[in-house]
Amino acid sequence: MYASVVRKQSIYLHEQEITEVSMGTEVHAGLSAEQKQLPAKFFYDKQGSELFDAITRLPEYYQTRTELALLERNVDEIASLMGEQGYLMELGSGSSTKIRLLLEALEPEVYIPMDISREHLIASANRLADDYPWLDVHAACVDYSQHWDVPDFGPGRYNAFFPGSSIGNFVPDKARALLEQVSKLVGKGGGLLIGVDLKKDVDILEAAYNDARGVTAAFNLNMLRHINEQLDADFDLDKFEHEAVYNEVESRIEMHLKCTQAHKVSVDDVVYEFEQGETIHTENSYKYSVEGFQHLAGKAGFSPVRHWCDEAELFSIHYLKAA
Ligand code: AVI
Repeated sequence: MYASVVRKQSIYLHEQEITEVSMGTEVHAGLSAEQKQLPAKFFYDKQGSELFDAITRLPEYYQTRTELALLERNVDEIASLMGEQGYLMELGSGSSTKIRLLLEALEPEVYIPMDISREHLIASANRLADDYPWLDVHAACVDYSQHWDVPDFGPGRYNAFFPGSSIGNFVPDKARALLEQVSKLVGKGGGLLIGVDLKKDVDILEAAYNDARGVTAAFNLNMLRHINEQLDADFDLDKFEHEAVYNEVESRIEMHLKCTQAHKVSVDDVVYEFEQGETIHTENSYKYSVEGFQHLAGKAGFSPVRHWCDEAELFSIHYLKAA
């Protein structure tokens, strides 16, 4: 299933084929649904990953800095719970200072970053391998919204790190299935350190997804450009606008691309009609209470060990053990 390529002495790249066929299939399925939708994972080409990095630095987007401050404040306790050395997987690209804190505190033998965006993954794996020459980096290009695997490194202590509340981008059933996969990967006694955004005042939430500089809008629209580039599609980005609203009933921010005028879009020779005001649902970002998240993780085979929240209770980090 994997072609393994030695990049340099301590970097290996493991690739799971993410084919255009599967992108096409998912795009057609999404655009044929009554409420048109496109999977959030298609945000993340090189440009999308860069735009997301810019989002994490926005004043309105409290999540990244709050999670980082929590990690910095509690890194010693976290390291003592996770245990030094062993194998550390990260769901996400590993370009941030968060993983550096953990790598320095845990000094794992092997670090396994996983990401769907190949270029971003390789660039950040190279940077980390340069900065930590003692570390073996096994970068895995995988779509973790589907079934995936990483190479078997044999017995040892396995921990996974899933920062940034990316778990919130999965509907609860999928989030549970993903956590179940992680619990199988880390094995009995293995751990998961995960960042989870909390329920809070709607104004704070909506501001975080409607930033004044329009970076989130550009990120949302970039999905259409990415699809145009990958498929034979002709989305006109000027005919859509960004929309992000909190859905209280579902406890989630919903991002949509709203069509500003009636028109047609062709994707691989299939024509889709858009009415003015109609939207494409591009992302959900679920918000949890601490107990709500622990309940979900419990259903996936994890038991809570410890969690940390900031004073304003904006964000939480949980350390869980696979039962
Ligand atoms: C990656 N994920 C956790 C982000 C979020 O907040 O749901 C993606 C994002 N979408 C808009 N802004 C950030």
